Amino acid sequence: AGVRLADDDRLAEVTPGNPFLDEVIGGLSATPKTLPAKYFYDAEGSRLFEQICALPEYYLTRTETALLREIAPEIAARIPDGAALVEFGSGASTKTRILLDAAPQVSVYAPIDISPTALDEAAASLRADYPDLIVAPLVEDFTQALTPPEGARGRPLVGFFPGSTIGNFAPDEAEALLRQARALLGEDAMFVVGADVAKDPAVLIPAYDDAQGVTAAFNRNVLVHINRELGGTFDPAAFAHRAVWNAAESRIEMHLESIRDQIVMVGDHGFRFAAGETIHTENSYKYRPEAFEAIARRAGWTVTRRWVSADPTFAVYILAA
Ligand code: AVI
Repeated sequence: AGVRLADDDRLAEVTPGNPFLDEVIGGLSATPKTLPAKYFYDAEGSRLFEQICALPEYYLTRTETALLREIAPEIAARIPDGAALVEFGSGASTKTRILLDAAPQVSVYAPIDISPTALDEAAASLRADYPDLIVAPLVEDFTQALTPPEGARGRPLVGFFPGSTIGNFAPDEAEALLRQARALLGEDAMFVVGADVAKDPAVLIPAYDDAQGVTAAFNRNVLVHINRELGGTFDPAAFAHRAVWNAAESRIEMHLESIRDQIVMVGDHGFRFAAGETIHTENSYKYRPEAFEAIARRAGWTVTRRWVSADPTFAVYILAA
């Protein structure tokens, strides 16, 4: 349980049962220490992530966008009239426009995202640019969503999960998520999923450790977020950003490495760090297409089509329920 200090707004959320506090305390009490990657994304973290997407080293966004532009007519040809496009973790809905432009038969766009601000902004901008489209957003953690947004119900459903966000889940979690998406989208649904592909670490590492230090700032921002919302005393400058390729697990790992011996408080909990000790902050799995398809099949989907871009490789899959 945490503490609540009557005069301190910053600690307003520190209550027993606050999942942010519980998960941070749990992660920092583990050996080795970990923090859940979802807590990167406060307002500043979301801004830094958008900056990452435009970095020269971060090939994922550019490559997937170019691939989607190329294959959009083929995807569109499979989308039924009057369909609802349900996007998981939609953020700014940037890539959605590629599908909407190619598939005017989509009647409803139903984005699911945890951030009300991102959803409001994306919905307003799409309504302005696609006046005939019904935009039916749902504010929810897409990993918890069990039913489609209301405006999408009763229509043929097309799921959209781009950006390799699936790679931020361990294979068993990814399988569970795909199974849950299948249940949410229902029989006859199709699901368009974008996932990064395993490749030379000489390409992968700079994508997660860029020359301008934006990814380092993104990684350290989780500490700033904890300081602000949970009354933490992290000195972000006392942690170095590390990006590591774990070949055995086929994943990029991000860590924060303590540059000295130190003690950090979070609420009324103290955590000791030895110099060189790390906090594991993120996994980004990179799948060979066959490995990804095996997971999708175990989750109950049929893989109907796969496209893999030229180097640096990125894959888009069409799954059928
Ligand atoms: C959101 N997700 C797919 C990104 C990734 O590549 O795993 C998050 C990210 N982490 C560091 N850079 C980008």
